[in-house]
Amino acid sequence: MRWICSGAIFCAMASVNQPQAVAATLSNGWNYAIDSFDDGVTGAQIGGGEFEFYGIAIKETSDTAFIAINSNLSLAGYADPFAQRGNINYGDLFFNFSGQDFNTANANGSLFGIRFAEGNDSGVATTGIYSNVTAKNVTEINSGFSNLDRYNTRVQSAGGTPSMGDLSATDPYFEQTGNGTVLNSIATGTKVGEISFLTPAALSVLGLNFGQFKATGSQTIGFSFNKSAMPSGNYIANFFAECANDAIAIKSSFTKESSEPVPEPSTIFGTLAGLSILAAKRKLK
Ligand SMILES: [Ca+2]
Ligand SMILES: [Ca+2]
Ligand SMILES: [Ca+2]
Repeated sequence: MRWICSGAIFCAMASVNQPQAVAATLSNGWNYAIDSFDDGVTGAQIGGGEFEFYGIAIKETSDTAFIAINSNLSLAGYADPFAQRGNINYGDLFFNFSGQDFNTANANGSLFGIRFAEGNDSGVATTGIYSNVTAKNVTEINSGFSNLDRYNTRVQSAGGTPSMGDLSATDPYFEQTGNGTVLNSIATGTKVGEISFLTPAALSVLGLNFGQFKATGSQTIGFSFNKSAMPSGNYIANFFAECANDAIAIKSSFTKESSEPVPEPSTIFGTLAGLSILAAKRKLK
């Protein structure tokens, strides 16, 4: 809420609308989820290879959301003649505001998704923000892992420490076993907004600093979008490589967009007064 508590009514309304506290690593307004630095799988190399993801960070202003990813995987993807479209790219970035695990939210069509990699195997035609999203598996057409348990086992067997950013590697938020159960790409969705890419220099001006966490991936990818495309409140956001050779999830929240009308105290008093007059008139009838 934007206005200051000045009476019992306002304080009560403010507390109702307050988002629940989320454990967060905040710096300069950016919320960071830092991943394991040695859980990227690139062929025989575990840790530090082409598929190492280091972190994701999200910042918001009153009307705009900013996303930044630090990683060794370029936006062009990793060339692989056996992979769909000739490269293994980023999957899509999912947002789940439902409080449910990923598969339940997916079954309910309540996920949001962002396609930011133009060359990936997303089921939607263009980059941008999508609502009513369903997710699909693309690991099996990108030389990837059939499930998370196999990925975790592979990393651990080579001495790496698998992690999912703000979630543990084995968090039940994601299905761990089965065949083709890593849902890392948008299957269907309704486009509700565009994204605008940001250069590393522009991200620095916005206060982004992955280096403070020793996250030193060769690529820093960033984009922004208008918050009106998404709900407010707590969410879990996540993305995988198309082969599930690394992945990160972040827990954060969006506050309500400021362009939404905020009631003025005088209006509330007026409405309350109006309602009580109406109620009084009803009683008289
Ligand atoms: Ca990693
Ligand atoms: Ca691909
Ligand atoms: Ca990871």
